[in-house]
Parts: sequence; C-alpha cells; structure tokens
Amino acid sequence: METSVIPPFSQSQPIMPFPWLLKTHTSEIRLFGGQVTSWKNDYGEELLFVSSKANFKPPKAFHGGIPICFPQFGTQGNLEQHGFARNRLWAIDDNPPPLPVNPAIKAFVDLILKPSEDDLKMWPHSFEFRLRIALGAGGDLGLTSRIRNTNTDGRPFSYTFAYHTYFSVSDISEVRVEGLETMDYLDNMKGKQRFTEQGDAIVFESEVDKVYLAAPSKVAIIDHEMRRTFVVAKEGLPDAVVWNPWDKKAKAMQDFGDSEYKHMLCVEPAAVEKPITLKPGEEWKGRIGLSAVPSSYCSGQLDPLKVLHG
Ligand code: TA6
Repeated sequence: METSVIPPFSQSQPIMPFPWLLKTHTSEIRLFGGQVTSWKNDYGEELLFVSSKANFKPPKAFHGGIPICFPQFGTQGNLEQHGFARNRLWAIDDNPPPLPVNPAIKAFVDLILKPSEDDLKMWPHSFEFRLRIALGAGGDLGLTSRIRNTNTDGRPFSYTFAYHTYFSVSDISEVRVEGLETMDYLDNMKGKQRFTEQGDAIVFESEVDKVYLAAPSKVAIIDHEMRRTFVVAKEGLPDAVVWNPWDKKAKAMQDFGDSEYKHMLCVEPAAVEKPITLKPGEEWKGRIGLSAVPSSYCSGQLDPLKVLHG
C-alpha cells in the first residue's frame, strides 16, 4: 500500500512514499495540480487513464488521472477551462484541521492550495482548498475536498467543481454505465439543452459529453472485456459528467492519441448546474470513493444494481 507524491516538473522518485506494505495497491500524486496520476490494483494494473501524449510540463493541464476542476467547470468568463486549481503547484498540508479518519484508510496525503496574487486578479476571492487523497485497505481510492471561504471583506463566493476522473477501460465499445438511466442531463454537444436519458444502461457509439443532473450517489462503469466494474461513489456533488471524445475530437487534440478514446471514459462527480456558494468562514466538503470490483457481468453473476444499491 503506497501513496507517493512526486515533486513538480520531475519524473524523479516520489518524495512522500507511505510504505504501508499491506497489498500493493498504489496511487501517485503530482504536487502540480494536486493531481492523482496513477491508481493501481494489487496486480499492479493501472486503473486510471493518462494519455501517452500527455505533456506534463506546466502550465497546460494534461488529459488523464483525476484533474481537479475549480473554481469553475467548463469555460465561462475569464478563467481558463476547468479553472486554475489543476494548473497550480499545491503544497503538502502538514497541519490540516482534523478530518475523521476512516479506520479502513491505510495511507493518505493532505494537500493545500491557496490563491496567488495573480489568481486573485482573475478570481478575487480568498480560499483554502484542502485535498485529502487516501487509499483504503481494499485498494479503494478516496478524494476529499474541503474548500473554505477566507474572504475578509464579507463577500460570499460561488464556484462550480468536478473531479475530472479518467478511467482506463479495455474497449469503450464494450463498456456500459449503470445508474444514470432516466436521469435528466445537459448535452454539451447540443448547446447544453436538457434531455432525459433512456431507460437502460448507457453504451458508447460516438462522442458523449453530458452533465447528468442530481445523479445518484453511486454510478457503475462496467468493463465487459476486463470483467471489472468501477464503482464511483460521491458525496456533496449532485451532478455527474460523462465524456468520451470519440475519434474526431481525439484526432483534434494534440496531446491525445488518435485511438486513445477507445481506452478511456471520464465519469466526473461534479457540481455544475447549481454553483456552490460559501459565505466567509463557511466550508464545503465534496468527496468521491472509487473502487474496482471484479465483475463477471457477462455471466450475469453480478447485478450492477446490487453494486449500486447494495
Ligand atoms: O468533462 C468534459 C469536458 O468538459 C469536455 O467538454 C472536454 O472539453 C473535456 O472536458 C476536456 O477535458 P481536459 O481534461 O482535456 O481539459
């Protein structure tokens, strides 16, 4: 069990290995962006996708891992797409306010981000963003964000947020998502118009870019070929974004392999439709728990609904 933190701009050895040798579940976090870039199971299989063409040099974010989208999801106003948090150097938070530690957690690291002078020019609000990244004994990966408004001028602020999680899948055409059936969504490919999802699992045959609204607290990603189901649990995040660029958009992205769309799927717990507003002194907490369970779904042994509601 190891959580290692890699200093910025280097591929050097991690600076903060937590050598709890329970199993060999591991995760890797880059201080730049506070970004989880690897999550491996106890067979050493990589569960997150990172593009083979990723350019890890700042300031551009790279396609992969779990980018943190704050203080905005998407593009509006003068902020860069998905906000600046994923393009900033975070620090190790060696004195975090107490956060109840789940006894199942076997390794964790606490990071913190505060706005720079330049950030304040773009987004004139003071905040403390604390991020805990934790590995459970069973290899599940937990991210807990705590964002506090530290404005001293009495002003509240509002923001949108997402854990832009890139899951590694065997073949997108063999993947189905359970848990979002019949949910309303905003379709980013149709001018953010609102629609209602059909009544059964979501499958993928072309580009998908949808924000599911008031989504259930658990969503399952079933990888038929790998006989693996990712379970995405969320708290404090009402929405869920589902994105696959498919072939045309994949080809148009310089730092993304033309055929890599086949091996990734973004399911992103988020707060998009209704921005979160904090008064000075208030703190918001948003958490995700990711697990990868064997699913011989094709044999019908695993009922995804049991995974979602069990
Ligand atoms: O989360 C979906 C989305 O907003 C897509 O519209 C697409 O622009 C994608 O994010 C880009 O993600 P990236 O990690 O490349 O910034």
